[in-house]
Amino acid sequence: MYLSRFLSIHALWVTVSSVMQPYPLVWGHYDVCKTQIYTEEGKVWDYMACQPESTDMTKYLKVKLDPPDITCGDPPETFCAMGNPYMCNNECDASTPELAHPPELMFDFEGRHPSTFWQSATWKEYPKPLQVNITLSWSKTIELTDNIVITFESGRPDQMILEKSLDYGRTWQPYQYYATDCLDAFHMDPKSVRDLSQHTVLEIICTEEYSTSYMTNSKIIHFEIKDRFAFFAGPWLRNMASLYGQLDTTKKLRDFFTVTDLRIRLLRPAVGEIFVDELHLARYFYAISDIKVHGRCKCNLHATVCVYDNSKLTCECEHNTTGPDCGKCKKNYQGRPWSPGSYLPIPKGTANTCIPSISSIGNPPKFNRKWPNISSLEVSNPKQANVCDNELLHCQNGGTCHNNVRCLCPAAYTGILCEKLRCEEAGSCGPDSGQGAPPRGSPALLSLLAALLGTAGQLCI
Ligand SMILES: [Ca+2]
Repeated sequence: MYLSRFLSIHALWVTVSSVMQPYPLVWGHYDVCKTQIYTEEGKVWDYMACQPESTDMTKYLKVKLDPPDITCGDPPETFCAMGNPYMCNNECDASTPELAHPPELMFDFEGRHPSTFWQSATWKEYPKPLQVNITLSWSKTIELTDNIVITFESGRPDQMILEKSLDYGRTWQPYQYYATDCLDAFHMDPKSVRDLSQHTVLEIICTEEYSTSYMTNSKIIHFEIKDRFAFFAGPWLRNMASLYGQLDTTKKLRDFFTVTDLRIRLLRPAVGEIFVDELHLARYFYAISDIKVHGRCKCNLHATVCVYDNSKLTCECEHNTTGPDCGKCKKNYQGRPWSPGSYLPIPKGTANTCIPSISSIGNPPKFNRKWPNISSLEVSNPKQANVCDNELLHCQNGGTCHNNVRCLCPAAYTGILCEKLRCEEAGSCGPDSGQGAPPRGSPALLSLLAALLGTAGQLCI
């Protein structure tokens, strides 16, 4: 059950992405946080930058509508068919499942016909504006990895703003403006993402590309994430090193693709004519059948798994980090300031693990950012390395792992992982030495004894 909650539907994501857009799958790196390697010193951990897989984030959001009673059907009302303003006998009735259009129908599985959709009340109070805010909240920072795609069954709105929040809905910034006439609606010149460049990629634009007329065949509005990636990674996103490099060094760029909430502000429904037809106001409303948001939990490159439990997303932090976004070092692992992992160098990045605090290991460790230097500090000096892990029981012969940096060995054993007999090292093993055979007592007992006597004298490394 626990496993089923993991955000790992990679196969589905492959299918979706290969169908949805022409880009190659380019986000498959950084899927391991650490591996074991063998060195002269024995088995040690090799750490890498890591992140959860990109997935369908609509499964983990909460949706809120404002005004809260804007959904059609309470009381029941009739509306006109799409494309035929004189056939106004369609019914919306919230109390009848077949005729209801609740918000969750924006996020259910699409692919059947006819589509299922959320629908607002009609514009019967014209000329009072018909405006609706749809807020999508994750209660967690997420990083967007693909276009946001909204499918309208009502014609695309004449005016709409997509907004984002980075602080759980306390403050909002516009992401993109959409209008049939940008100048008239927002006093902005119309632009397309294609008009932007590496230097202007963060510019907030108004686009007329997705608001053309009531009778248009296209129902879809995009917020173009991948077109923006392409300014750095090339049109087919092949040069991801360049994008990763930019994301690493430019916080503003990283933050641009990071959100905790999205808000779709529907400001004016599809009209498509100069005048609103006041005799048939039931032809004006909003209806959305699908919203796609692909992304991943932001874990600062310190986790590959993001767990959804109790309606909450949380990174399963590695590299001795902790917090919902792995945004700080664990207690007793503050030997150097916390730092996010780095995408560079490609393909493994740099883990920037948190290391034990000075007080827990004696001498202050030196920080070596060089990568991938297997013989660097973390391996060559086992007193300061993360050499063991209690979960994986690496210490042998009853040894116990002490702060991930050393094994506490029973008196008769030595070696990084307590793998050697002490007498072998001294060349004194023999029938009379009393050390030729494994010591009496169970490993667990010896382990307990070693832990109880765990002073510097017993730290056998
Ligand atoms: Ca639907």
